Amino acid sequence: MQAFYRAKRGKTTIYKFLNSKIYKIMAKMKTEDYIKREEKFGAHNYHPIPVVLERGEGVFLWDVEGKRYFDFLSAYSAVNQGHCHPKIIGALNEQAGKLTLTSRAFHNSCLGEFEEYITKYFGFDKVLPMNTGVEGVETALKLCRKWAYKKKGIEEGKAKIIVCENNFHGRTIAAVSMSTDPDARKDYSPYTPGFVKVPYNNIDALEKELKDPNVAGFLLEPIQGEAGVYVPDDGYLKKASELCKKNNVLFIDDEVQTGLARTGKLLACDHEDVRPDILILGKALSGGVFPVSAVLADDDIMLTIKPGEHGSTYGGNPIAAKVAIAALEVIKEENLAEKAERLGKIFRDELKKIDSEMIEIVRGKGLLNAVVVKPKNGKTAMDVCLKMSEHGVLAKPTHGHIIRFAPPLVINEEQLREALQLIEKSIRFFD
Ligand code: IF1
Repeated sequence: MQAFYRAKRGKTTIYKFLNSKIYKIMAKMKTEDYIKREEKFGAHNYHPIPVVLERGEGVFLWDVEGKRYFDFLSAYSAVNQGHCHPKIIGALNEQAGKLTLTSRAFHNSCLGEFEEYITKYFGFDKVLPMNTGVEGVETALKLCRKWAYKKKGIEEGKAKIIVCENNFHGRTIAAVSMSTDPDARKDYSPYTPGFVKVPYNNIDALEKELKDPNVAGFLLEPIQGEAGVYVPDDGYLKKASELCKKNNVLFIDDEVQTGLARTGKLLACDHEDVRPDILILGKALSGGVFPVSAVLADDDIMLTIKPGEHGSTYGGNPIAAKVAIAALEVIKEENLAEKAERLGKIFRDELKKIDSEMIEIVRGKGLLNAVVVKPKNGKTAMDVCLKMSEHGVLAKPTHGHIIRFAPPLVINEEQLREALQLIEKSIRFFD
């Protein structure tokens, strides 16, 4: 019996130790352990800022060491509603326990509800649900080509789609075929034909190409996000859409990043009262909870695709449907567009007041903003971002010298001003 009790006592001691704080600290993997593991077992298709995030709530993220950050990237505008928004998570949890996926071989009880809700929300006849933003873009390209041959009467195989230089529409072969960014397209040839590239924000160049009777569509971002938050001149979107109408060309609006209240309106095209012929949504359509994208159009375009001519395994699944409804409800209920408009103005005004040689340009709309950084003493936008992460603000440069700032739209003025102080401290560190 003695031996039994000794062993039992020993076991208790071990259990106590395993549950002790010291053990947890010792056992807890450190940031570098997580990074090393990813390095060893994961593809090297990204070069992240060296933080390992473990929890998110609203505008905040916490890393594995328990450090808190303001999120100023929002997963590239996929988390407009804030991390783990309770309403959206509630919709996810409720549906996940009932029915997650049926495929479109059968109907499900959630898809029609989502289709009715989103088409009335944006004012289009129909929606084609997909999963990722680039699947939405590919769907729009296919719809445009279908429409070209079935409705506009362009000869099969001759349809052209105009795109803008410095665009970003995703990472598929067709998407990178449209790209002018060498890093995005190098060594991925042969490229998909049928794209004509024009300078962004250049009406004359667009007007010239639109005269080609084989042009079926004009695909653009109303603000070029990845290129560095390029906001076109006032009136560009309106004039471009008018020229498209005049030439019987579809205006295809990629709002994957700019949509869903990010720029201070429900859609970036709303700033100029432009109604696209095809609208592409993604990212924040699910509040960062689940991949959901959608393409909206009226019947004369949408019904050119017949049963069996397009689809996807997960497109329109019950979880996506319920999560997207909740995500869209949050945008309206919490007036996120108005907030983005108001707080975006404060953000740009305050950034412009920062007296630093490194701040070359401040630009943006709503809470999609960017700072063009002038290198100083060899320090670049990446050094500023690394310093910001030290000070508790997360953002990442694009194209080397531009820092994009896109916090969740649920940020309040006090939090914005607190983050601005940390951003200023980080920039001025190098002055
Ligand atoms: C990455 C960039 C942003 C988009 C627009 C379609 C898509 C995107 C306007 C495709 C996606 C993401 C992709 C992501 C990083 C991010 C990004 F840096 F790559 F370019 F936001 F600017 N249209 N943008 O911005 O949507 O298929 O990714 O869901 O590839 O690293 P997706």
